[in-house]
Amino acid sequence: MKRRNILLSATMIGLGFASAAFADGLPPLAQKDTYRVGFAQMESNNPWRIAESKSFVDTAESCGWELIATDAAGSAAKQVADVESMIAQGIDVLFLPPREEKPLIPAVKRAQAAGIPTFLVDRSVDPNAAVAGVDFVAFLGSDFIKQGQQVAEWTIANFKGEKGVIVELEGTTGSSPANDRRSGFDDAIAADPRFEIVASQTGDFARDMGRQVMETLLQAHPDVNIVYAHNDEMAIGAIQALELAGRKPGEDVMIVSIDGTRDALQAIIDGKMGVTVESSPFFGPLACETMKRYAAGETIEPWVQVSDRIFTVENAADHIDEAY
Ligand code: GYE
Repeated sequence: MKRRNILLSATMIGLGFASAAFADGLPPLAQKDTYRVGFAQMESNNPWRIAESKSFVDTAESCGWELIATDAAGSAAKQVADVESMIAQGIDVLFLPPREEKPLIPAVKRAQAAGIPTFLVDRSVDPNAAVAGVDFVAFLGSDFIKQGQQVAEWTIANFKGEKGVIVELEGTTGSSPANDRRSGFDDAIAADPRFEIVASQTGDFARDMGRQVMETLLQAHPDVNIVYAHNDEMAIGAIQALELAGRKPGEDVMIVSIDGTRDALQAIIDGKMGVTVESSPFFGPLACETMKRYAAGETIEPWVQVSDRIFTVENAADHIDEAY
């Protein structure tokens, strides 16, 4: 009798959750042993992207995924086309890191219209145009505003000079991490009158472009003594540009950044870089777990938040072996 009641209420909870998903307009996901899973990567031009793609490949077998992975080679238009082709191939679930906040919205809506539960990973879309828990199941990723704030707080606490002249290297224009890492940092650094951001320009999250942009900005602002890069690849590019110009990163220019790549941790150990706030690319296991919870009928929180660590000279050597 007792056992029957437990079974009954478990069934009712299951039904309740399932109908909540339907009520929200989110497509349901059956519980199965194997799933056709789409992962539409945006580009593979840096270690972060490569580590993320590998994390999905490494998770596939243990999570029962038949993985269809694409690479949009840095083009939002191709990423949209890749998602469309996955829909045509009958995927059960879509994991999508939207390269930019706006161009991928039609793809997100088409996937949902085709009955495919969609999870945004590592980047999100414009919340005014597509809403987590309504237009797609959830966003899995970091708090980019907080990452920017943490870099600013570290800079405020560790900059010893009288006047901080900052050059900011922004990520991909129109991407959620570039937008939020900028506002998080800019608002927090404004609290201390010692600092001024004299230039802020995109380096597209890429090492080479970071180097080129830094070379140009260095001509216009030779008095720069802090570089805030929205990711480690651009920070490394900036270090190269500064060294080429005879500057001493880590001594006369403070370099602060986000991600936690192997090269960045090495630059911290070498004394060239001050801090990198972690932004983990290892989304495979979290994607698996969240998808399984959804298939089991759970209502997924709209933002499945990843918590990030801070790497400095205090702990970089302890983490370099696990870095990518
Ligand atoms: O910081 C960067 C990558 O979207 C969180 O994109 C991600 C960012 C990451 O290209 O290195």
